[in-house]
Amino acid sequence: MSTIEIPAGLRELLQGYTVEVLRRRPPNLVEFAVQHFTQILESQRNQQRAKKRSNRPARKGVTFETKSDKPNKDDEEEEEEEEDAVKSTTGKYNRRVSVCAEAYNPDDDEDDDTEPRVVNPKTDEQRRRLQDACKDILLFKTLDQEQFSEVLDAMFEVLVKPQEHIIDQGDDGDNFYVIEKGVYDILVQKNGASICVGKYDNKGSFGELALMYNTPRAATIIATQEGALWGLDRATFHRLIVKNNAKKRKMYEAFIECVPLLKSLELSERMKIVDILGARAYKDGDRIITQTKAGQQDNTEVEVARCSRGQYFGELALVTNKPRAASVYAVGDTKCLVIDIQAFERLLGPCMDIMKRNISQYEDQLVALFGSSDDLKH
Ligand code: 1OR
Repeated sequence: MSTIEIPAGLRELLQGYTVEVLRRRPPNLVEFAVQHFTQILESQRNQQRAKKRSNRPARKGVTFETKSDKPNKDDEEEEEEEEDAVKSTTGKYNRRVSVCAEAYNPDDDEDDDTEPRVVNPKTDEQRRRLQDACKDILLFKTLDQEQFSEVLDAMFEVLVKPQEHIIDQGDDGDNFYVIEKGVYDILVQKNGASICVGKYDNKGSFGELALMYNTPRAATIIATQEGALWGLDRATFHRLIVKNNAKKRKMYEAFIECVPLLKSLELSERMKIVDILGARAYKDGDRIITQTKAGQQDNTEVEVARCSRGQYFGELALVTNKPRAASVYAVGDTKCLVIDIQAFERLLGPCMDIMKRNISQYEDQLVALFGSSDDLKH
C-alpha cells in the first residue's frame, strides 16, 4: 500500500491560518486566506532577499554606489525591483516615495487591524535565542505583550558572513534587524569617502530609520565576523512599531517638551527622539547603571546627587567614551526613557555643549565631596 507523503511545512501553514481565523474571526474566509498567504509569501521573499545578500561575494574594501550606477546588479534582482514597483501601485507595500519625517497618523490606516499576521515558524531553541536577543531592544519596550509576540512570530533568522553588507547606504529599506551575535561596523559616506562612525558589538538593533521615515538607508552596516541577526519585514514593522510610535508621540510629547536639555532642539528633532526611545520601569533600590570605573578611596558608595523628573543621567560615559563613573539607583518606583548610544550620537549632537557644560558641574560636586575630580578627568 503506498503512503501519501505530506509536503513539508503544510501542517504548519494550515495551522497558522486556522489559528489566525480563530483569533480574528474574519467575515470572508477566502479573502482572509488570500491576505494571510500573501503576507507569508512576502515574508519568504524578504528572507530570500536577505539570504541572497549573504551569498553575494564580499566587496573588496568599502565602495559606495548611487542607485543609478550600480553596475553588478543581476537580472534577477532587477526583476524583483520591478515586481516591487508594481506592488507599490496597489498601495500596499509602498516603496520609498518621498523623504519625510512626519508623524505617522494611525487613523489613515484603519484597515491595518485586519491585516493578517506574518508567522515564520521557529523551533523552541530558535525562539529562545530570539527572545533573548530582543529582551533589551528599546523599540520593542513600548509594545504590549500581544504586539511583542506578533513581532517575535514575524521575525526570521539571518546568518551573516564576515564582510557581508547587511545594509547599503542609499538603498530602500526592506527589513529591521536585531543583533543576536556578531560585530558590525557602521559606515557613513562623507565627501565621497566612507567613514566608520561606530559599531554594534553583539547587541542592539539597526535599520529602523528607512522604515520609520520612508527614507533611503542612512548608513552602511557591514559584518566584521560571522554573526546572527533576526530580521523583521517592513510591513510588520510598520503595522506594529510605526503605528505604536504615533501613540508614543502623543504620550511623551508634553513630557519631552519640558525636558530642559532638549529645549534647543527643533520639535521634529525631539519627536525623532520619542520615536526611538524605550521606556523602562524600576523598583526602589534597583541599580540602573553600574559604576565600572574604580571609585575614589574605598569601595563604599556615597550619594553624590539625586535626579528627578525631566533630568537625565548616563550621558557622561557616552560623551567621554570612558567607563561608567557612578552607579545610579532607583529611589522608589521609577520610570526612565532610554535611548541607545547610536541614537544618542545621531540625535543629541546639538545638546552636546549643554551636556559638557553640565559635566563640569559634576566635577565641582566631586571636588566638594572628595577634594578631587580625578574620576572625571579625560
Ligand atoms: P537605516 O534604516 O537608515 C542604516 O539603515 C541604519 O544604520 C540606520 O537605519 C540606523 O539604524 C543605523 N546615522 C544614521 N544611521 C545610523 C547611525 C548614524 N548609526 C547607526 N545607524 N550615525 C552614527 C551614530 C553613531 C550618525 C552618522 C553621522
